[in-house]
Amino acid sequence: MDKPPVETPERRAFYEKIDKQNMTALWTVMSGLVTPEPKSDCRPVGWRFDEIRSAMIEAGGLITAKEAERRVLILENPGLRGQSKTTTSLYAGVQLVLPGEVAPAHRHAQSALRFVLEGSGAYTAVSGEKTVMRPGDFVITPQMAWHDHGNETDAPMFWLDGLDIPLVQFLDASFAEGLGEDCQEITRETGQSYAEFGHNLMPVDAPRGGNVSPIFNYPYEEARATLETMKRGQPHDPCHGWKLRYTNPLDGGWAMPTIGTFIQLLPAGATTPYRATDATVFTCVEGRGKSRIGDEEIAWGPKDIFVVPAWWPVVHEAAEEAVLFSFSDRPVQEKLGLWRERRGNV
Ligand code: 1HN
Repeated sequence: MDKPPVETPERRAFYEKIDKQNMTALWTVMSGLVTPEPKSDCRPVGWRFDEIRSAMIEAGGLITAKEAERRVLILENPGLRGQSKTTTSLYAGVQLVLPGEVAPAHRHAQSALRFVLEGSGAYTAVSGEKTVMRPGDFVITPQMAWHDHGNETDAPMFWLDGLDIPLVQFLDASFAEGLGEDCQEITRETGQSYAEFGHNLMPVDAPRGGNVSPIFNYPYEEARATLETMKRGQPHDPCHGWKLRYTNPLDGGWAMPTIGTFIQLLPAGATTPYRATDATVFTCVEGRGKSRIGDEEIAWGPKDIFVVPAWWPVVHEAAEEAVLFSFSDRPVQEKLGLWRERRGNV
């Protein structure tokens, strides 16, 4: 699995002959297929929110949310341009809904998350229930759930979208349909899911499983308060600071089947180097700093977004206490027995 064997004229002629029969000799490609360590075209990259924001405001003058269906600028990884990918397996974009706009109801096999960046009070409706979105809230749209968004406030709303589009594309399992209406019928009280499942209680006959959390808005206020309590109660992890994962209360597992979601509080200073097989999309919620990813350095502040590719060592250096939200394909890798991490400089 080191390097392909040398090519001789006889071998070359053979390869050309079998090529016409849709065959390839494994030994000519094996070293690129079965690599000793993860090898990816995904690159470390960062986007400043200021730049995204001004491009989105410009987009807002060019097309309505309704005409676009979703007015989103895709954050394309520079190593994966033209593929609508932010990492090899995940997509990220920033969405703008202007005052008075609606993004019409549709549903699809791809799972989506929203992480609110700017604006407060717009809603998303998911499976018959609305939730009001505030900065730092993490919102889930499960696969094949009807969803539409609306902004009845007087300020633009921006959020980060994370979807498993490349994963679903890889598996050729995409289905999608429009409802034919702007807004779906609302059948549940706003906040009902959180009331029923968000407080260490659940309806007595709720199923003890299910691959997605019945909570579809995890408010920032509570995640932030938990981080603060952790900070008082225990020393921080050298690689992560104080880090939480969002869970599904039905089974304690991941909130979403294909995307792992996390929030962490970094103390001022540098973390210990860390690498893992799940390429991760980060956004800063509070504070500022920079991350050294291999030999690259990416500076970040509130609402900026950056990518740490699979198996690249990362050191986060917070200039002041900072909060980062992040997401990756870790649940998929764990289910397949593939996920690995390495702590420290080895
Ligand atoms: C989608 O449904 C949304 O509902 C956002 O806000 C981004 C990207 C591709 C396909 C569907 C949304 C999307 C998307």
